[in-house]
Formats: sequence, C-alpha cells, structure tokens
Amino acid sequence: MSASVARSTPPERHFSDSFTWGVSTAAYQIEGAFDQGGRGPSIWDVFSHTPGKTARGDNGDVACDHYNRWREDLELLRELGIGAYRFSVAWPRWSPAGNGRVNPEGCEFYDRLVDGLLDIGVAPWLCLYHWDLPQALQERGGWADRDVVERFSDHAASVMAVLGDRVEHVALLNEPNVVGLLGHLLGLHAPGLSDLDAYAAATHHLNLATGKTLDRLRREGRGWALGTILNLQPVLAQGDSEDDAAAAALLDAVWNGNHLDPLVSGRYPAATEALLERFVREGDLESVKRPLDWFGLNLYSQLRVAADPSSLVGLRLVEPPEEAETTAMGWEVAPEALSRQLKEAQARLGEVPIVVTENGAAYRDRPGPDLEVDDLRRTNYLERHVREVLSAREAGVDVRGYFVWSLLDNFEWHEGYARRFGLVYVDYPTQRRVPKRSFRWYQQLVRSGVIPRSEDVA
Ligand code: IFM
Repeated sequence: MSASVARSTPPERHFSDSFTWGVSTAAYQIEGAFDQGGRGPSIWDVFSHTPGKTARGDNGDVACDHYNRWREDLELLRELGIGAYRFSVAWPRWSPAGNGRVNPEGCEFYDRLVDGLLDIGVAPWLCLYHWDLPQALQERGGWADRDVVERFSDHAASVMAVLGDRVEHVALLNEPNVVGLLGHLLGLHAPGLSDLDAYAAATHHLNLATGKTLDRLRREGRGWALGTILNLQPVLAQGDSEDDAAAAALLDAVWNGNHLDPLVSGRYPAATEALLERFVREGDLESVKRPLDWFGLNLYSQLRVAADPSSLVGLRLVEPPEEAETTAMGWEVAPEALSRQLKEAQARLGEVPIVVTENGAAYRDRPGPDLEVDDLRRTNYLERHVREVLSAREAGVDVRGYFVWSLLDNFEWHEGYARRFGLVYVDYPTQRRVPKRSFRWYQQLVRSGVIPRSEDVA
C-alpha cells in the first residue's frame, strides 16, 4: 500500500449514522411577526412590553423574523447537514385565545415548515410548549389555574391532528422547571410573578399536563415518539459542612426533582412535598408517573450553592470560582456536568433513551467587517461537551442524539439580544445570517461522525 493511501485512511468514527444530530429553536425567540397572520398575544408579548422587564426593553416583536424568512433558515439547516430540527409551535399562533379555536394562517405556517423540512431530509422534532402561553389563558390564571391542564391537552391534540401525519418526535414541555421558578417565583420570566403559591400550583399543573397529555396522545395510537424536556444541572455544595450539603439537597429537589421525581416515581421530593401537595388531587400523581419514549435533557452548566440563614429559603447561589471559565450568561463552563447528568438521568429513568435536546453557549460575539464571527470559545465549548456525550455513551448511557442550542442568535428572554447562542450570527438591523466557525465545526462533525478539534476548523 502506498504511503498516500495509508495517510488518507479516515479516522475512526466516534458516532454512527444512527445518532441524531440536530439544532433547537423556540417560536418566540425567533419567529417575530407578533401581529402577523392572526397570531394572538402571548404572556411574553405582555411581559417584554412592560418597562423594566427585559434588558434594554428588548422584545420578540421581530426577533429573527423567521416567520417570514423560514425558507432561508431551512437552507441553513440543509447546509449544516443535520438530521433533525427541534422547533416549537407558538400556542397563540395556532389558537390565538388558547381556547381551541384554530387560526388557519398559523396552522398553515407550521404545515409548510414541516413539509419544507421533510423536503430537505430533516426530521421535524416538534415541541408543544416553549413558554409562550396565550395571554387570554394567563388572564384566567395561567399555569397556576388547574384548568390549563385540559387546555394544554386539547391544544396538543389539535396540533397533532394536523401535523401528526408527518411528525414523529414530539416533546410536550420545554423546561417546566424554568417556567415554574423563573416565571412564577423569581419574577424574571413571563408572567413575572413572585408568588410561592403560584409557583407550587404551576409546578404541579405543568407535571399534570405532561402526564395527561401523554395519555391523550397515546390513546390516539399513532405511534408518535413522545417525550418531554427538562433542564437538569448537578448541584454542588460550596463547602463540606452539613448545612451546605442540606442547601444543595434542597436546591437539587427544587431544580431537578420537582419534575423528574413525579415522572419516574409518582412522588414529589420530600423537601418540597408539603409545599406542592396542596395542589395535588387524588389520582394526580399516578397520572404524572408515565413511561416516556425518550427523555430530553437540556444542559448548560452546573449550580453551586451554600447555606445562608439570612436568606428567606436558607440558601444562596455561589458564583463559580475565579479561575473558572464562564460564558456571557455568567454560567460556569463545566463539560463534565453533562456526562455526570446523563448518567444520573439514565439511572433514574431506567431504559428510556436520552437525547440532549439543548446544549450551547452564549458569548458577546464581535463580528468582523463582513459580519463573520470566529467563535472559537463556543466551538471549544461544543467540542468538549460532545466529547462528554461520547464518554457517557461509552459508560453505557443510551444517548441517542444531540441538539445544539441554537441555530440562530435569538431573543434570549429577559436578557434580550446581547447574549448570542447561535451557530449563525444574526445582524438584527438587516436580518442577514452569517454562519460562524462553530457552524462549520458542527457541519464537519455531522458529516464525518468524528469530533473535529475546534482549532482545526477555520
Ligand atoms: O434560550 C434558552 C431556551 O429557550 C431554553 N433553554 C435555555 C436556553 C438558554 O438560556
């Protein structure tokens, strides 16, 4: 064999062809067109239009204008070469008042999007709720009102009646823990409440909606792969004291346990049971404990916590150590958290396959003269996290896919547009899209199944 042939032997693949590579987005963060096509107002329209709620008063009115530019965005997906695209259906675009009355233009938009994805060979992964509750439902109590469980289940059935002939993978809720905590207790996200009862009620109703809707969609017998998505993070105690350990256990119960525990064991964590049980009716928890066809894990970082008797809840979040690398969100870069969380989730879920439905990093990207972005730090973040996926697989975790958050820079909720997560830079004034280094890195990974070194991709 000649030396040139020997040199051209491709490196051994890290991932086989059956592994799903994707990117994730969410309706409110990219669509814009808030008053186009019969869309109704969502809680995020109201929240982001309330002075002082978002950085610089940013809102999703225009966002990436994806509603009008989706064809161009599909071209990016094609160029990227991924097998799957996770997007969410905006409930107020589908049913403006959230009462089941369907908006034909909204339906048509998603109908065309799904067809467009299939035309380019990309599997649509549909998420039924990514935080944009119709404002009309909020006015009736939103997630804190038990009636929302039925409304969500009707909505899910309505969406799947139209799109379910072409969509196989369906995620029910995206990150209910963030909806509960940031939206109902910390007041940082829509609907902007800081109310312990509202938090407890919303937490339980989000869980109940998951269980009841799983049953409802399963009863249709259409063979959909039904899953749901949690944002989980390892919680580290700051010191060795018992108090710090107790603080970590409490935060773990609140952040990770309040949604994962009832799903897998039909119980709330001991630490939060008393708070939540006021909203639990007979039979509820049996309806929440459901086997999933797949579980979606969103992971970005890990949390550090210390006991703090002066705080209302007895604990405080601790900043990452000075030497730690952080992203523009202030989140610690801790790739090992991903393999750790994958192993823990698998141990809790049993045989359920896991998909990393979000992972990515925000930086304040500085574009060059032609708007090109050399985002080596993001590329490196992704490389290190994908290596952790590989190591979790080697350790026996059944990880079937990985989705980068996100395809495009977009509206990062109360942080607005300055925090960029995209593989593609969006110049908001012109809406020009420019793929970054991380895009090309991901493209190579997807094509070859081999993890490229971030420095090797220009
Ligand atoms: O942008 C969000 C997304 O909507 C939900 N998961 C976390 C991302 C980054 O904060």
